[in-house]
Amino acid sequence: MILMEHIIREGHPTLRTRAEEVTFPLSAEDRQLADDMLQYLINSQDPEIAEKYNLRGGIGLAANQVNSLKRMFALHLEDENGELLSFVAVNPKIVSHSVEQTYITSGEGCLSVDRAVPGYVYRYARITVKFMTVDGEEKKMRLSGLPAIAFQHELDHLNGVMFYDRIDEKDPFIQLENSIPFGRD
Ligand code: NB4
Ligand code: NI
Repeated sequence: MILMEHIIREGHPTLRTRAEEVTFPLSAEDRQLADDMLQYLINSQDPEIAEKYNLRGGIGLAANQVNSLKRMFALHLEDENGELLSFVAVNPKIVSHSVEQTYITSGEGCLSVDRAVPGYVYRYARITVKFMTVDGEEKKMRLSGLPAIAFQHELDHLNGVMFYDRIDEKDPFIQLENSIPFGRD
């Protein structure tokens, strides 16, 4: 099972390296990694397991974070309608996106960043994405809200981008026009 000790932290070069496309059919090793990444998120959202193994809560996890340069990430979260979104995206792509942007009003964090970095992380408000499932099926989805934000945060990891790269250095809480806030603050 993936524990916090398996999650690499900022400064590790793999976080700044572009991950490579995964070939199909997945090797047993790649399949195991995909399963382990999703299981981490499920475990981290279970209070007892998270407490027992000292896991930081997560709704997304990218392969770079467990020192693997494979283009895959796991998401496990509820969307605004309370629908569970739980899958591993392989070779994910954003095929189109809104002009409008969004940002989490309380900012973003990252399991690979052991410090708070305040500021708004602007992302596309709505995205149309394509990815392969671990079984080799192509999926196309339209995402908005937290699923859209999380998908972009994870895809950034596959391209060596960290969330704070997107925070305005001069004015971290800059209000960009044509953007809608996500969250209560
Ligand atoms: C990825 C997220 C940062 C912003 C927003 C949020 C949490 C992460 C990082 C967008 C994607 C991990 C991977 C949470 C969390 C809300 C839902 C359900 C019950 C607890 C869980 C907590 F844990 N970010 N952590 N950070 N990243 N919401 N939730 N809750 O997931 O580094 O690249 O269980
Ligand atoms: Ni992250």
